[in-house]
Amino acid sequence: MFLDIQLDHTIVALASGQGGAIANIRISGKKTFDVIGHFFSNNKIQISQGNEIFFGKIIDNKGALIDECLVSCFKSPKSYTGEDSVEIHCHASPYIIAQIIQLCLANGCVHAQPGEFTMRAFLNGKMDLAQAEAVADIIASDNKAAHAIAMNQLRGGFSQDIVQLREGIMRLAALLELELDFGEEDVEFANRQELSSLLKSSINKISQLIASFKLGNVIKDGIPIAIIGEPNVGKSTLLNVFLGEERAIVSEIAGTTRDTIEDTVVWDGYKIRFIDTAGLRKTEDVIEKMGIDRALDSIKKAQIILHIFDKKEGFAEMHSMLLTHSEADSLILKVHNKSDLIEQLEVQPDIHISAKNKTGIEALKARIIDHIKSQIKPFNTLVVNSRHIQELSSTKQALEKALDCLEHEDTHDFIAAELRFALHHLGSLTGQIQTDDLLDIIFRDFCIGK
Ligand SMILES: Nc1nc2c(ncn2[C@@H]2O[C@H](COP(=O)(O)OP(=O)(O)OP(=O)(O)O)[C@@H](O)[C@H]2O)c(=O)[nH]1
Ligand SMILES: [Mg+2]
Repeated sequence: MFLDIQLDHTIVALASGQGGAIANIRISGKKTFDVIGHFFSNNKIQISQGNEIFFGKIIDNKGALIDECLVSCFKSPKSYTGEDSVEIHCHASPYIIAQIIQLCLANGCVHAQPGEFTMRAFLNGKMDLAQAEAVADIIASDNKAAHAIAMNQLRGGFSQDIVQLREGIMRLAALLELELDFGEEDVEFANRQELSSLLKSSINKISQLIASFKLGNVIKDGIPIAIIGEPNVGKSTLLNVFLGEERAIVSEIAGTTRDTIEDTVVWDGYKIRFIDTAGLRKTEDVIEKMGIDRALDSIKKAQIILHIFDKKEGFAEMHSMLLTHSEADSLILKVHNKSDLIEQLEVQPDIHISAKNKTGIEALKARIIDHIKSQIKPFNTLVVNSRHIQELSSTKQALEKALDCLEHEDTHDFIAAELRFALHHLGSLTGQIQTDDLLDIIFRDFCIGK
């Protein structure tokens, strides 16, 4: 439990992952230099002003040489945690790592808890809460777009939005509170028109941040694209072309794919999750029916739906089914496959391809990427954290109530109370307002050493 965290402890943990040639052991806290002085041969580290690297030997209490290594030295407040801190870059042998950590523990360190280095950075004012949360997202990011979102948050992009909102509301809330101090006297320090337009613009801004959540998460986890159509139209062939491998079985027998098949690719920095599905048709086969149910489910979840068809018959019926089952904001592309067999078709598709001959694929890929980019463009900041969405929704609710009170000319104490609520929720986003429980929830999912 984080409630046990004691800042006067000096902590140690392995910060690097499994494998590799070099490991990184981190120490942070008041006794850092005392601890390392017990087993690191280069005493110059003791008089360092920080931001220096020292070469030396790690020698245990019986005089045995454990390793030769580099130690980076950081002096408070100029370190990740804000405390005195060192990073020992030793050889990545599990034996050496265990020995060095044991030496640290024997000489005054305690094991760091998950996320404790970052939590200390937050508690010591090196970053706000939203930035600290972004550290976990940076570590987890596996594609350019997810990395960009986390990096923006780490560099304070999201926090800036919140601080701006908070400052505007705080100024007017202060004036309203002043009116409350004057009690019975009928004074108005806060201009009602200004208050109303500030409330409206803040609600707008927050709505935009909330709206970005779905897209933000989709980008983080992979943008779902469902490949849908009747049996035998070439859906699995197209999946294989997109993935560049024979992932799904392809055959001329209608009903080859029974289950949904998912796999990801990274295109232009975006992680895309393709979902190949069972061909949709009326069937009495129990297994095939289950596959069709899964296909219908993927239509709901997909950001983009590729409606694959190879003939005119049944097209309109299938397309209207897709329109009813899909989310309003998802894109349905009409993709005519097997264009090597039929050139002309009465149905007007968005694109002609031949999955078998790999023609039209680049154009289809370009359409998909253009759509993704156009979806992201309106958002400066994408919110990806569900805690942030909860706080933003509560803020919005309070501001809407405040606006309602204002429009009904309720007394100013009602408005002031709602603004206080809103400020409370905005404050807990960046950590100006915090509770131990909140910190506990945020940091417990971190890895040890971060
Ligand atoms: N001529 C031609 N044949 C194609 C093309 N794309 C796929 N095929 C063939 O069409 C047949 C069906 O392909 P699949 O990819 O298995 O079709 P599917 O839509 O996944 O079929 P189900 O899984 O049964 O729903 C195979 O024989 C493919 O080789 C194409 O562009 N041109
Ligand atoms: Mg198939």
